[in-house]
Amino acid sequence: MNISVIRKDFPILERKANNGKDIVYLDSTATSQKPQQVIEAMNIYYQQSNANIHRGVHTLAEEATAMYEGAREKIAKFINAKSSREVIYTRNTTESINLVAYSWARTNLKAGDLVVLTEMEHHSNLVPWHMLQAEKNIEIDFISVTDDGLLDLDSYKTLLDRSPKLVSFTHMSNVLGTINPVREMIEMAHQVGAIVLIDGAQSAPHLKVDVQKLDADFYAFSAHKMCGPTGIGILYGKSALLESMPPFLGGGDMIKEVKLRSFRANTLPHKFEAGTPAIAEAVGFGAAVDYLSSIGMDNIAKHEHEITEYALERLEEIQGVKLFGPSVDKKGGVAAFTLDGIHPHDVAQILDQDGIAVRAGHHCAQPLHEKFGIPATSRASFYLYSTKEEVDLLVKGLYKVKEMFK
Ligand code: 7TS
Repeated sequence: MNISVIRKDFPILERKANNGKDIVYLDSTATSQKPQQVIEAMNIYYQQSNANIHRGVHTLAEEATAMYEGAREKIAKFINAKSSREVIYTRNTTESINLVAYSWARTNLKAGDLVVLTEMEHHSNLVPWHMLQAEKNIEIDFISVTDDGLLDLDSYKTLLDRSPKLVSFTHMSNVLGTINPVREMIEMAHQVGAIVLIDGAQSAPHLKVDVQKLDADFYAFSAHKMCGPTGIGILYGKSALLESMPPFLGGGDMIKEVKLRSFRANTLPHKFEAGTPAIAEAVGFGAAVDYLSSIGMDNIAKHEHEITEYALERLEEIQGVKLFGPSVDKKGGVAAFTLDGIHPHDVAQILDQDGIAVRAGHHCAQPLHEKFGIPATSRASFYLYSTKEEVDLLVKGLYKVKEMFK
């Protein structure tokens, strides 16, 4: 992997911060930057083929439909789904999880049924279940997180003894970086008859995901974290499950037939795609998976591992830095930390003066921060375009922060 060549694909990495310094983008966990190939694919769509899909027989409508459905095929292949019918376009990971909560869980769960989550979940995999609990009086319990940021599998086994109906957890934590033993955990859940939903928001961008090998029942992810545009995500689901579920939103495209007093739902995957979808974004998403595939997910993971290993080593050198999460062999490219006596927001603000973009706050994982007894962390995160030089600039910036607060 030639990083300097890869960086040239990302126009934004060439721009300067307001003070003329280079942008050091260390916030890819929030959203990734977009390569020219993705931007261009969306431009070409708008310039050459823009039309509404599935509705017209004219040239442009046929082209737009082929591009929209072609992207679905690419994404299906990217995650090794058995069929593109199992790949539902949504707005993002959050909407994908809500779709499962609203459609599958609302239909299949009753009062007292147990849903197992973990203490490291993003709010997107907590709040939909809180909402369902308010409506259906389901039970929710949590796999605990150990001090070194791993899921406690003994606590998982204890929860499985209570025969949960659904187990839903993140493949990779957006704060700790922990890569959970998903395959093993899915197998354990299936042994007690539970359905498993995986939040793949942080894994699909960084790891090779094979939904069939994992045997995931549902797998949710967002394009914008994997070089694609905002406004589009995926819910993968096994076809038998998706077939059995009622529609999520009602309207155009998701129907086969409508009478004044009734409707018949469309077949998969359209049953879950109501209204005019994000067509240009689907095209961009297709270009994004082409781009990632051309580089190779294994190469991307290897590069990120190297950068993360280096970053953790260098950050540990700084007195007063406390890192969260497991050792590098168990995590992806995320380094969340606190700096003794200095608020994470101050850290991020001072780094920003040097063009360094890190995120500060609870990163939509408030319960996890509470567990560690802190309100917030600063978080640097890495992707295929991140360099060791950028890590050095971060470290230099942190010494400057310390100096200012001395
Ligand atoms: N799940 C995880 C594990 C995430 O990291 C995120 C976004 C989501 C779900 C929600 O994704 P969305 O595309 O639906 O918004 N995580 C972050 C983050 O860490 N900082 O900003 C967004």
